Amino acid sequence: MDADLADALGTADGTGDDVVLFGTTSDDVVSVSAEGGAVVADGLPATVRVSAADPTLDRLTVYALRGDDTVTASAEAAALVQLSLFS
Ligand SMILES: [Ca+2]
Repeated sequence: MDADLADALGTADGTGDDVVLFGTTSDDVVSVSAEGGAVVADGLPATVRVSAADPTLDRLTVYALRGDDTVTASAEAAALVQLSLFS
């Protein structure tokens, strides 16, 4: 799944966008990393790629829900988007 936060010109759109992801009620191992300027969340039911995020305005929130969950993010990902991780 792709979430492109750019405007029609392909640049960050200057408004705050929220991307909210949910894990499962079982044990999730979610890793958020940076790939080619996009933020990629692996380990959820679908891999999610967030592109053109504005590091100061846009937020990626991960709720791992119930279970023995591990949610991690790289510093590179944290530099691309505001992260809120709940495991
Ligand atoms: Ca879970």
